[in-house]
Amino acid sequence: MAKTIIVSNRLPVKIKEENGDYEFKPSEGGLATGLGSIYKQGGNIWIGWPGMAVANTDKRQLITKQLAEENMRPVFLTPTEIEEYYEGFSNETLWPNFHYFNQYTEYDDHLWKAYQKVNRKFAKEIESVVEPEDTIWIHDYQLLLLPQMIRESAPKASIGFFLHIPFPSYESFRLLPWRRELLKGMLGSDLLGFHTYDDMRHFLSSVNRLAGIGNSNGKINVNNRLVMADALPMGIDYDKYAEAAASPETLAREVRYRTSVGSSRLILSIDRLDYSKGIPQRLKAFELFLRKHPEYREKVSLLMVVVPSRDKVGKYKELKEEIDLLVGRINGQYARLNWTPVHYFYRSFPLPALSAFYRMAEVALVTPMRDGMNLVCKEFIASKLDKKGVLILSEMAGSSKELSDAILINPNDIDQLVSALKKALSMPEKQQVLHMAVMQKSLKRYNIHHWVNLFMKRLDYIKTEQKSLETKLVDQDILSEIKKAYNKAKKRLIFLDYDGTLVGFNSNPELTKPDRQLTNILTKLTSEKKNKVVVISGRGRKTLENWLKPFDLDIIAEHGIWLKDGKKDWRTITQLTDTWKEEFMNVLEGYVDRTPGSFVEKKDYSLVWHYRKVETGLGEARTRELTSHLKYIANDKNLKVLEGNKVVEIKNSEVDKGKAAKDWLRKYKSDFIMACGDDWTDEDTFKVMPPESYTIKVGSTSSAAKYRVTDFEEIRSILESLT
Ligand code: GDG
Repeated sequence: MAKTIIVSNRLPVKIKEENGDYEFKPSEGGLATGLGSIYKQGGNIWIGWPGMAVANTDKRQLITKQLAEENMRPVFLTPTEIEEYYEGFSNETLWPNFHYFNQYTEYDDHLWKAYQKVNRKFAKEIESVVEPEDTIWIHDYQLLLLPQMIRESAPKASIGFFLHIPFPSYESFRLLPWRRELLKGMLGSDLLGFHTYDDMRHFLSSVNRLAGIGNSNGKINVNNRLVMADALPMGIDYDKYAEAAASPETLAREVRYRTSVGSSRLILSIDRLDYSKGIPQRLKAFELFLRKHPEYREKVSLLMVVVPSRDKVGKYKELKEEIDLLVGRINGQYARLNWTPVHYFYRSFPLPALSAFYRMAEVALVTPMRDGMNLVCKEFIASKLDKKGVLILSEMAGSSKELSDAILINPNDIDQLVSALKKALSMPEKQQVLHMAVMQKSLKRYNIHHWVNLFMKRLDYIKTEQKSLETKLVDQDILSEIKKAYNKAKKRLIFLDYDGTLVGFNSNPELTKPDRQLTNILTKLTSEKKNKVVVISGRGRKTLENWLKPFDLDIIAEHGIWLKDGKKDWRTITQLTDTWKEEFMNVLEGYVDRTPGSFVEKKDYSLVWHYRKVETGLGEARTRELTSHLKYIANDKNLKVLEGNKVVEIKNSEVDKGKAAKDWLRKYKSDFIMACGDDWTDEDTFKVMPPESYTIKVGSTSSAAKYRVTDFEEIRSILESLT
């Protein structure tokens, strides 16, 4: 039976060594709880680094054996690997770049090599247990290369990836010398999950610009495999925090802590030590608040928990010193014997203590400079059983997209932070309850279990979608089935795309008029009384009319803008405007000037930029730039910008080949329907064909068509064999 493998840098346990024996403590993280429902079941497994360096082989064996009993499998890392892959490339290169702290980014090829090596090590471990149909869910930025590595050894597996930190804008991501390899690694997945729509949008933009692959609603075609990017914001284990807030241990602690701090009103701040969390900025804002609002002195304290993290990385050491200094300065200036402005703890606490802090605080001050999601603010909300309390939240945290009932601030705006504190501390209780209720309702519903289920469902969905797009190669059996159906039919409707389907491509599109063989085929096909043949093309109507005059057939030209029934005059189905053409023509001419070999084809209601004759590489590079330029100016104009085979086309968005083909399907009720095409514009045709139709795609494997052939010559021979 297929199993599920979870992979993350760290295993969800803390290991303690005591007198040569090991003790495993499950970690309390939300991810561990949420995924517990998966990895603890049956043959499922979680693979990751156990969190400590173990050199001794016997010890490794012992740990491996003990972990296996809990469905876990360790990847052992050497101290050098930890230093170079984890502290180095992951935390000194990717982390700052993805959080827009590029002044801290290390560009060191040696670290990159270590990152590749350790990702390979993870891949090996997975290869030793993976079976072809397994589901693999990989977590976070330490393992960006892993999806593609696994794809190579298990091409059929379902591979999901979730990024817990932001995906940066292209402008930041492009700075990394290894950006293409990193993207390629990620694109080995079937599903890529991000916390927010912005992260997903940034990722898709990098894929477009660096790999040259566009997307349709987050779906990307990677070498004929459909890959989906989606925004799936992570939730918390809501009940766990709500229950902890009601537990006797929490309540007992609250009483104790309250006795110690006295009647002081509390503002809470909890983070891992990290420059992305904006801790110094927060302290400075609190300092300014005390200066500007002396009436709050001796009445309000900041309870600040900083959890030690990555303390071997230089930047984190400096940050720690800065925080120590600031706390000292504030307390030194404002403290009284009976009042401490900042209660500062550089350590971590057990859950009941954390829960007591959440209960006691009137205000949670969550002000990261950047945060993928931020779970602390969600936990604060879940812990507020009486719904009293105010959340001040940074716009730069992913969670701000869901928690619009918080007081949202820009962490760079210190005055705004000071006013937010004032507002929060003077908010009437009734209003607090109102906001809290809305946020609680949403967090309860979109909890961690919901998130896990949703991710798995989306992964299933994209795998099913991929299967439905798998197109069968036309072989002798299929061919004879088509022939049989053709011969039996009383009325036949045949849609044929032109370029790439009936003829090959030529660098001069004028040179592909029907040759002798094609003329023979079309003559035979169209002289059959039972046949209605429709040529359905993106080409301009004049050329098509010229070339196809000798045959008794119908024509759909310019992707469905112009329609012609036999010898009748051209007609058009929609009221279209072409007033936009002049503006776009100017832009396109600019690109033609800069790109030798390219030219613009003018059609009645569309413009096409051709680059088949342009130097390889340059054409592709210009296409990236041109497409994004055109999309920008097409934005509010009801126009579509589409990339095709060495072309970029701008056309009205109301027309496509599918809409036009429907017209013929309505008019000609037939018992044999066939459609042949080669590019994305033909997908619209395939999609509207009734299920019993014979749809044939020339070229790539991923298509809405049922069958495929490798080139136009095969289409010709199929048509020949029918007649
Ligand atoms: C990354 C992304 C994203 C904190 N102090 C103690 C303690 N904690 C727990 C909190 C919370 C967790 O640590 C921190 O989670 P965050 O989400 O706030 O931040 P990161 O660690 O940076 O996590 C982040 C997250 O991944 C999930 O995708 O939201 O954006 O950076 O759960 O409660 N727990 C205990 N004692 C403490 O003293 N027991």
